[in-house]
Amino acid sequence: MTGVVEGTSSPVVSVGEVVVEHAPAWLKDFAIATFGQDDKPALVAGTTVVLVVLSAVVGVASTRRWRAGVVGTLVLGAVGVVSAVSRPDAPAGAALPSLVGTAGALAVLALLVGPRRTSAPPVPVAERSRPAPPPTGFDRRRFLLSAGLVAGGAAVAGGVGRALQRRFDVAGAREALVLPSPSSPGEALAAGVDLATEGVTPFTTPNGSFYRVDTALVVPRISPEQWSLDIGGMVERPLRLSFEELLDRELIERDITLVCVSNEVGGRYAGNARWLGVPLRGLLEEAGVQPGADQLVSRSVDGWTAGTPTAIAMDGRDAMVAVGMNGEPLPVQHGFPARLVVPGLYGYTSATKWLTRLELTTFDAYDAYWVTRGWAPIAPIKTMARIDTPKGSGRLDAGTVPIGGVAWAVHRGISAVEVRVDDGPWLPARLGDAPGDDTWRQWVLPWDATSGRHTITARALDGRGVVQTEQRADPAPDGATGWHSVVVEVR
Ligand SMILES: Nc1nc2c(c(=O)[nH]1)N[C@H]1C(S)=C(S)[C@@H](COP(=O)(O)O)O[C@H]1N2
Ligand SMILES: [Mo]
Repeated sequence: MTGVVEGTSSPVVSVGEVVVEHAPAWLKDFAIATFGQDDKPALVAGTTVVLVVLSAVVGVASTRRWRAGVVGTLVLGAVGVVSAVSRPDAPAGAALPSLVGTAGALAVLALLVGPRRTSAPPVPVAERSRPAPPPTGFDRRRFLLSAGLVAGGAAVAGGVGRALQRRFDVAGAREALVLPSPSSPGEALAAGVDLATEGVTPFTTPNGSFYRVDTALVVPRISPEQWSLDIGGMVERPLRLSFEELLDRELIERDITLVCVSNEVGGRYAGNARWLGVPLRGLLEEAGVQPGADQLVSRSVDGWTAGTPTAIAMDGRDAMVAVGMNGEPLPVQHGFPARLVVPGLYGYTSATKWLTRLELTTFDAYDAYWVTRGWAPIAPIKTMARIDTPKGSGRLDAGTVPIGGVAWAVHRGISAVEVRVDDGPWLPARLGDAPGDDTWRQWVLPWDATSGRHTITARALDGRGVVQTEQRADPAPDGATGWHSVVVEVR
């Protein structure tokens, strides 16, 4: 059913997205922490279970009272309709799946337990001692037959829906897209960016294993022909660019590490890619930023927003409207056809995917999506060293073992990583090369492991020599801090 309405508004998804939209921040943090990348399937499954249970309750109620079934079905349908049309990206006809579903449910209800057209014959006085027929006239054979028909019909409708949905798939458009070469290409990576140590995260994260964090239950699918970028708000000359016009500009290519503010100490919500895009500063200069516009709000097609300090967006760092990732068009999950990348700020304040609008405003006038949920309006990425190998609570054989990982202080750079075993001295690790200050760096230290239980701790120093703080802090409101340690058992 969902296949006919572009933008995908399956009732389960739209109810789920309204749940996401209105869920308290702690519940979302819990979902990300507990389910990680799988928080969306978990939410869809949860919403489905709740809807199925509610439907079952309505169904059982209706075998007793036909009218209770009708009212219950209408209420469930209304929840679906309201959820669908209240989404910020609700397409015309968004309510259709819920409306058709509700109509179908009512028809099924009438078929299964509806009031009988022929009323039961009056029972002769003489036969009144016999067991009375079921009060609602429930007929098991009719029930099983209709239920079978409905299940079959639902399966067919589901298949048709999925087939139709392919019409809106942008995979083809993405595959056909040939991105222009950058006028300022990224330099060839030194062989030394990778220290060839097993278990250490590769310098460049392949697109397929790049972490994903967003609020979208169903990934927005926008073809480049439909896409446009508006630049408005506090500007002298509002602009609108088509995708073609965007690609006609001078492109740069840069290695930049992205980090999520939800990343715990030692967590995996960070990735490094080579991004291709149009420098943000030139676009904003062309629009003419008015004095006082201290916040750049970027908006996704699904209504999600991020707020970036205008001064940071324009200070000359390689902030860009990115269209390519590691030599390909952006993967759909990572914002196809265009997203924002600003080195040095956590993603929720800088990395808007499925970008469609840039609006100049002030921090006083507008709070972006996660800011209204209690996260900091301005959030530079904090210095962090992560131990990738050996794994925590791992078992090792005595002998020389490499300790290694990655460290980042995006835009400030990494000048050193130090490692300590138990209460020993801090030892400097060997650092991998980096093309600049906007990426993480690998680090490795060979360790002569002796038998017993050991605690390994790592800390980084940023480009200015500032040591990563030992102070433990949770991700909220502006990023976790503390030194990463792992405990290993050596035989
Ligand atoms: N449209 C949209 N863009 C978004 C988000 C989102 O929820 N919706 N999440 C942001 C957050 S919190 C992060 S950390 C990065 C993650 O980018 P990635 O999924 O490509 O790794 O995207 C940002 N861009
Ligand atoms: Mo994030």
